[in-house]
Amino acid sequence: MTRIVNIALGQLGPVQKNDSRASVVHRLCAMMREAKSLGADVIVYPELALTTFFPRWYIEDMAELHSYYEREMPSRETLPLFELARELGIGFYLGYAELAEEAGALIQYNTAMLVDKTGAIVGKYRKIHVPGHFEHEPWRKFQHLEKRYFTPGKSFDVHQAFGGTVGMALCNDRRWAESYRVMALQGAEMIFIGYNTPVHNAPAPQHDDLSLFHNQLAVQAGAYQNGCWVASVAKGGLEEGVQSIAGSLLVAPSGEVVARCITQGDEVVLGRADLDFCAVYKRTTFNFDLHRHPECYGLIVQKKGETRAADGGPWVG
Ligand code: ING
Repeated sequence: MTRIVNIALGQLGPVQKNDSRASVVHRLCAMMREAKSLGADVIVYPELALTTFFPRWYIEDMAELHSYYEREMPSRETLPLFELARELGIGFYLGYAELAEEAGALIQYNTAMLVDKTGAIVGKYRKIHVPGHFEHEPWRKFQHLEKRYFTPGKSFDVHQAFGGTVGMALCNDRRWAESYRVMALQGAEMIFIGYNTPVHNAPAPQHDDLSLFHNQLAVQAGAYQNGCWVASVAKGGLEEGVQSIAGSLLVAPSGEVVARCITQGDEVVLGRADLDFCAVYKRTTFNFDLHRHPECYGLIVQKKGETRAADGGPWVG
């Protein structure tokens, strides 16, 4: 029996500093209704979807910083999204900043959650590849303080949802081959990824005009090399003076882009994912059991950084 999942890309335009969570949830609900009208089973929203991308600022006041995090989920402001999901019978992936209490301490995560058609949380993922820097770096046009504001997560997991096996990742994770492979080794057929990606990458400004190309390249490679459908969804546009890429995509296990957003704002685009199309690749070209040689890959888990020439020092991040 063919397993079709209708996936809606729920791309957000900018969320400004003073935009209330209620106003953002209102936008998300409008997009959810549109996705349902298009026949979507699930809508994928961006990373840190509920607030502006606050790691662009060096925030010393802890109360101000924590105002960007969610202490509970659903919260009072996000409950309408869960209730609408249940009412309409549609699931969603949502990225948000999570303040979690662990052994009496408050831990700050960059988190995504998967919610099914009954409005129940199926799983959560905490971003592993946390980019950027920890200290204030005044040479930058704007900061990227994710290493200061988020503790890395510990595992890429998969969940049974929407008739298949779903993995989650966040933003910078999509640039690392390991992210997709670990989930594909667990049987992932769909991988949902939200992102906030500034056009300008301060450590490598010469790449700025390739930001959309790299965004697409990384996701196409991850999808093809793992026989997965990958939905990658932006919060884009001009947010607090910083231009972020849009370019939300649904990529097939073939690596082909089958759906994409074409604006810089709130936009819902539907893609039809035939999960049995994954098997065409997982059984042949990327039949892991038949073709992989883990005995030769030890360095991937033994070493963090590369071995450099004797005169080379550590790379500047
Ligand atoms: N943003 C960016 C991303 O990986 C970045 C950071 C941009 C890293 C460009 C390298 C190059 O898309 C987040 N939030 O990870």
